[in-house]
Amino acid sequence: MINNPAQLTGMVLNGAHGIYDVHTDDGILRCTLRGKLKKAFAQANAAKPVGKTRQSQQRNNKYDTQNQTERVERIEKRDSSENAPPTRLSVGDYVKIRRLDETTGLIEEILPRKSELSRMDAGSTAKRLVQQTLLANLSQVVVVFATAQPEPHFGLLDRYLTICESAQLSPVICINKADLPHSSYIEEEAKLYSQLGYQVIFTSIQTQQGIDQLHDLLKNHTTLFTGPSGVGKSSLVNAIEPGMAIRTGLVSDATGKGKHTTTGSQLYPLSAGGWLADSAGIRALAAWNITPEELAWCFVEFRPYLGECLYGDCAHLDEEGCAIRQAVNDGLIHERRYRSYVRIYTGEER
Ligand SMILES: Nc1nc2c(ncn2[C@@H]2O[C@H](COP(=O)(O)OP(=O)(O)OP(=O)(O)O)[C@@H](O)[C@H]2O)c(=O)[nH]1
Ligand SMILES: [Mg+2]
Ligand SMILES: [Zn+2]
Repeated sequence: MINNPAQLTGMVLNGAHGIYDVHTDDGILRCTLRGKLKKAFAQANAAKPVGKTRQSQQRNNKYDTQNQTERVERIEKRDSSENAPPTRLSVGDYVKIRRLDETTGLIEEILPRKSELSRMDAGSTAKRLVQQTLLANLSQVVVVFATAQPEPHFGLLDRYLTICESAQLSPVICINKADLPHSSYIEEEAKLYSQLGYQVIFTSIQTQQGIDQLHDLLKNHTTLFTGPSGVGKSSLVNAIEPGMAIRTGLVSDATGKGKHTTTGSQLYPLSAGGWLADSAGIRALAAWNITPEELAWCFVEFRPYLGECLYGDCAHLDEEGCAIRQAVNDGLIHERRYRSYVRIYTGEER
């Protein structure tokens, strides 16, 4: 018997076509959105003008008069200033629901997000930007690449890192398929990222290398596994929490039923405490909605030099007296990382 049919609070575990599984203290309920909420979402998401948001414009203007210490503050403040209720429901969202019966409920309200990781949706056009939130309320990101199959693309890794830094989420770099033969430049690149302060873990589901280490990192966090398709995100999630039976490419190979590529995000409870999200592989990644000033800040090794350039509005491309370029010439900033910055800045594909 249900004594109190009033509101429950829960977390969205997955969702597709308007149906969401929500985790509550009373179990998992299959929910739909209340009509009023659906309408409000539709209105909020109707044709948005293209360009920077008002908030990012303000940040932009403020930047001119700020020095480096204030800049850190500016980025840290961003989360709370943008803490409005979301206009789309995403996996990881906390919601208030009205229970309908033993197994179903109605989502009545979405609570403001503490954090989120978004990307521009593939359905976006020049007139209409569609933002897709990969996961809400996450505290950590594991960016997964493979030593081979597919060959890693470190310029793409820099894009993932940029997006994590801009969302103030600490990324862990996981290089999976360590068992496969691969060239030694991968270890060299891994060393570069370690020197930048990122934790880099080599893993293999074949030899179990690094799995325990990865497992320990996840305790009491809400972690998103992201990275290109086929690198082994779902396989790693399965290796960490056996019994979750997440469909992977391997299963499909064995049954011959075609590729079981993950679609959308899905949250799983960890027996050691915390939550883990598997997400679909991302082919191309644009670091969007990041102002040029923010972009330079997202490259952690640029930070000591920011504010040192001759011109306050230096984009660090070919300006005179640029401290970043000087640091590249002096070998203090790695050239390949600098090239990644330029590519993202100029909007080049990869
Ligand atoms: N040799 C080797 N193969 C692996 C390893 N991890 C995963 N694989 C294989 O790589 C393929 C892809 O694995 P998935 O886990 O489906 O990859 P994914 O990143 O989830 O891919 P998407 O869902 O498409 O984004 C499967 O055939 C796995 O068996 C590993 O450590 N070593
Ligand atoms: Mg997958
Ligand atoms: Zn500069």
